[in-house]
Amino acid sequence: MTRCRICGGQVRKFFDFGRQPLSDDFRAEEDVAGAYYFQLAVGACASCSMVQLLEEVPRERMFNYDYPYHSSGSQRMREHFAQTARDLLAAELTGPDPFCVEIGSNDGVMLGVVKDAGVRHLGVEPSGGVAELARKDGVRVRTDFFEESTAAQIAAEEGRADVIYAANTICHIPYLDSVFRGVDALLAPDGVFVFEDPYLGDIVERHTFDQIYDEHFYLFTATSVRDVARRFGFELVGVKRLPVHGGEVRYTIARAGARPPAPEVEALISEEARRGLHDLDTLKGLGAGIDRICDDLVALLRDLRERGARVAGYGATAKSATVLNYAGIGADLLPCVYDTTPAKIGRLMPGSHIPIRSAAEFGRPYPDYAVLFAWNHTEEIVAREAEFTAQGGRWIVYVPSVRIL
Ligand code: JHZ
Ligand code: SAH
Ligand code: ZN
Repeated sequence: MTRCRICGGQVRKFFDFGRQPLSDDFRAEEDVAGAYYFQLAVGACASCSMVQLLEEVPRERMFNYDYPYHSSGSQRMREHFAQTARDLLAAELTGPDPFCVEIGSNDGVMLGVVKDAGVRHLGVEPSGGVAELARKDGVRVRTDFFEESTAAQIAAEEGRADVIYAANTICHIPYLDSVFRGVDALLAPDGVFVFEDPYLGDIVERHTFDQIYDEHFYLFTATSVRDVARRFGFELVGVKRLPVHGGEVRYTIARAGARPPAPEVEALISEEARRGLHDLDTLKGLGAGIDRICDDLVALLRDLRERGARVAGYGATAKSATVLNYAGIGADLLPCVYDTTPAKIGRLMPGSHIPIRSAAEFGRPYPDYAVLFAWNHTEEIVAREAEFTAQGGRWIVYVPSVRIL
């Protein structure tokens, strides 16, 4: 039996992807033998409703100097984080000497804008390579995992934070108890802890099951976030649905009693109850969708191969590891994947060992079909690669179902 990472209750499994590699472990051919595998299975706590993975991957295996994901790799995300920074500056960072801490600041895409506004800031980022990129842009970063001890040190050295912000990071941290105790140590009495992560409600609705992989330890809902916040003396006071990464929610958390909760909080929690979002039957329904999508995708790729069509992948995403490895798609069905990230080009996709080529070579020559693994950046990529479709190329997407665009 697996115990809940939050409350110690029983976690009931609703889907098992089997042995899976680490989603951001892009290796050179000579290094694939040393790859780490773990059991990727997901369940819901019977007591506190938190949806979580059943096995935890040691954090240093995922987040280290070589972590390859660069947040600035998408124009849309650069705009999203610039807007986020402007919103925080206008609403929360208005005092005489405000202080903004970001957990998982990556290459500094958000904090760069805070820095440009002349506001005191600090990123906490364990992955040394991306932290260096941020520093090159003048962003202050501490190369560390955020947890209780780190937070206490920051509070002692720099004082309390008015805003603690995190995007696509809090759901990556199994030791959420330590994070909340850290926020308690670091946050000013009337400060806010704001974080955004993929929303379970969108994953279930749009069958975006490839959001489930090693790094995404928790799949949050307003209900589960409200409950975990309460355990540590905090209150969920705001929720905002965001369109990025296929659907996320931005949660705003304050010390209990410090701010009145917005009406949207109760509305979203009620909606989740109406949808039965934490019920095992609802969650098992997602499993049926996963199997259908994977079967359809494999059938389509086999059909295209038989017809002699040339097919490639686009976007060496972390998400794609789940699709490729669960569906059993290898280089025989999909000979290569194109991507713009320097640290991924020339490496192999984790587990499937499909080679990654530079997106600059996509048109030399264009394939007939391209599977869009970065489906969350569809608009941006389809526009950038307009020449592909102009020459007769077709995009394939697989969420919410397998389709040729
Ligand atoms: P993208 C990562 O997930 C991992 P991934 C992490 N766990 C998470 O939660 C999110 O990020 C935030 C490439 N690309 O954003 C760049 C092009 O080639 O969907 C990236 O490799 N051309 C932290 O990896 C990938 O696609 C383009 O025009 O699933 C996109 O990765 C664009 C826009 C992107 O996140
Ligand atoms: N905020 C960025 C980066 C997301 S990638 C964005 O939304 O695009 C997730 C980041 O969290 C990685 O850079 C990883 O190194 C970092 N991370 C993982 N565990 C962490 C922890 N305990 N404390 C701080 N950062 C962490
Ligand atoms: Zn629990």
